[in-house]
Amino acid sequence: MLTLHHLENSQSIRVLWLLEELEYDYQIQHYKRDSATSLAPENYKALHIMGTSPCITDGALVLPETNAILDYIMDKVDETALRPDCQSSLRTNYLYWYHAAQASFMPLLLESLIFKRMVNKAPAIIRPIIRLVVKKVKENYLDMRLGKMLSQIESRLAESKWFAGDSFTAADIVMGYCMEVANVRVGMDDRYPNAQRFLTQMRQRPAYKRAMDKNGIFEPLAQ
Ligand SMILES: N[C@@H](CCC(=O)N[C@@H](CS)C(=O)NCC(=O)O)C(=O)O
Repeated sequence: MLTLHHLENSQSIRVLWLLEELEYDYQIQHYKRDSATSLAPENYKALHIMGTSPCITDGALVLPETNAILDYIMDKVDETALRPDCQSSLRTNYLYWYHAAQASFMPLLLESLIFKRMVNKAPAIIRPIIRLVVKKVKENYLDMRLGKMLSQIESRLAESKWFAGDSFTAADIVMGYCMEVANVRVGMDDRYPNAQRFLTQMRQRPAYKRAMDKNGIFEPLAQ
């Protein structure tokens, strides 16, 4: 049976959500983050060389990496509603958002968190220098990229209910986690009404609620 090795407050939430959307037969093993480092515990790291979450096992297979796992599971059920096929008018937007979430949006969110921590955790004596360096990186790169991403999201969601179109797809699952993070970490607030509407409607999905119940207290990008 497929086992989801679920690290609390991690990108693993997406896999949990997909499994619930599909009403897939799976089991879940919970892992708590290390209280000192917030990283995955040693028994999670032992699952595969990168030691990152999410990770599933299925028989002898050990598979990390979010989008690889989502595609693996959708292959198992030949799911075309969540993954529009080549003939579908939703296909191009589906492909774009499914991949942009992990390849473009998620790295920007992680960088925001890392830069914030760099300042907060720097020894007091060098903190002003670190703050200055971070300010420059944010001004010249991060804030500009993030701003464009948030505008792009807002424009896209002004055009359709979900990211690929008016039907819910796996692109919404991958983007959904980023949207929760952006909401609390990078100011994707009421200035982005369509993004807020997306968050409301995704949180109302029964499968998302079940996934959240299984996850427990949710602190997006707690790492
Ligand atoms: N690109 C990877 C990123 C995985 C990743 O960085 N996951 C974080 C959790 S959100 C993690 O494993 N953190 C714990 C650690 O690094 O020990 C994926 O999508 O699976």
